[in-house]
Amino acid sequence: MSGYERGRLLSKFADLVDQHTEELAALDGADAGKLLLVGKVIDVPSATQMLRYYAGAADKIHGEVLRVSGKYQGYSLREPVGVAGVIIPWNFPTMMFFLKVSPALAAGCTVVVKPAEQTPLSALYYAHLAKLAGVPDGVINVVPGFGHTAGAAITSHMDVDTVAFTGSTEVGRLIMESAARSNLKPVSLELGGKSPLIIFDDADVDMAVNLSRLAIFFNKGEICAAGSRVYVQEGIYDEFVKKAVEAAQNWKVGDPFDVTTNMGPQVDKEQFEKVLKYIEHGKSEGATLLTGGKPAAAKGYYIEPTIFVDVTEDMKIAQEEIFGPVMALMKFKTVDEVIEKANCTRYGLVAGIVTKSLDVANRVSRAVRAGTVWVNCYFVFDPDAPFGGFKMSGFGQDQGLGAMDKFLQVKSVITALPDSPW
Ligand code: TXE
Repeated sequence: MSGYERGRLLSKFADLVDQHTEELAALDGADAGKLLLVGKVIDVPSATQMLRYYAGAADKIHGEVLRVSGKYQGYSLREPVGVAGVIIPWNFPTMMFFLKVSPALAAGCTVVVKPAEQTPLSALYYAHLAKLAGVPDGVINVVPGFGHTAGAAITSHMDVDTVAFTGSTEVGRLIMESAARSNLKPVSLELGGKSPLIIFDDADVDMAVNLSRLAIFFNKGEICAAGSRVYVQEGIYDEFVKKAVEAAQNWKVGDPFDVTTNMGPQVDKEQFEKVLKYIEHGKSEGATLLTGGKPAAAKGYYIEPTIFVDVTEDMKIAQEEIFGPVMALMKFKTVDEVIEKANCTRYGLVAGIVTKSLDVANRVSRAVRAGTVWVNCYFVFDPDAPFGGFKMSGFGQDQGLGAMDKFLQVKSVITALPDSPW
């Protein structure tokens, strides 16, 4: 199919997804405990924006004219890699699906998608809508199942040509091993994070408190880019802590289908227990629990928005991805000190900076080892802004035109000219 035709199909697919926003947001809400309202205004619209962005790119995949020496001419083609395996997690079932599937289809690949075992419903619905849009059979294949069976079948398959994965760092490692042991397929991995949000003395404290609350409590902290380490400069630290505790206590936990709720339940028992275990670690390692720290309801996997202070860099709650509503608040004095601390985990996904100083913002933006830096904002995702990790947060970026490269391979074609000696 030509790039133009692929683009037309992707646009049609996007229109159909738009028309089913309500059901799709409800499916993710039921599966993952995500807020229905957020699904309707953020998850599904971002997904269709992504589809349309790559629909526009599908007929603009260019090669290059090559400067070949001698009596030859050369050009390169960028061809679809073939069958793309897509393995995605449960925290953003809709966005993750389109983050990978849109550039893969635009590039001309077919996809075999394995949604997370906790959240298979919306992916199946997307396959149904793709069929209605006219996407040919066999182009989008959805195979729900567990990681060690369905997921592993994709990563070890000799006819799968690439794997695009988002999930835990541990499974990312397994996927690389499996790819290496089978057909050496290239993989791209978007993995965990332990991202710093750095707030300087000159910040508007109320704005910074709101941003920090969003950064860790949005989607119940189940987000790879969560701002889970909050560094606050000493001049505003006391005021910030007082206001952050109030803000956490005003963050309403409850039914994700109620429009007044700010935070639903953790996705499942395993994640619920994992978060509570980290809270216990925080207490036993000597951090001070200022608010939250326990289940927020007698039934269900609800956890109170939690804030720890007196956290040191060596503690588990400062190093490991909790993937829950747990903020580790730390005080710092100087720019140099905070740069060093911000960089002292094995992860490098994102960083946030809040300051009015352009010099400080520029200096810290360049010094932090993270794939995305948000200055005076947080969670600003855009199809045109490449997103991916440094260090053990992975490699191979999503979003941006470059994301199509994961699904393309370059071929050089060199032709002898008529008066060539051969
Ligand atoms: O992730 P898994 P889990 C982090 C977060 C979370 C932790 C565990 O810290 O608490 O990971 O979550 C599939 N071969 N993130 O256990 O297992 C699996 O079926 C092939 C961060 O749910 O990594 C699912 O589809 N596939 C993250 C996907 O991998 C396998 C989002 C992710 O699940 C597999 C989610 C295997 N051997 C969790 N084993 C982020 N970066 O946003 C599992 N899978």
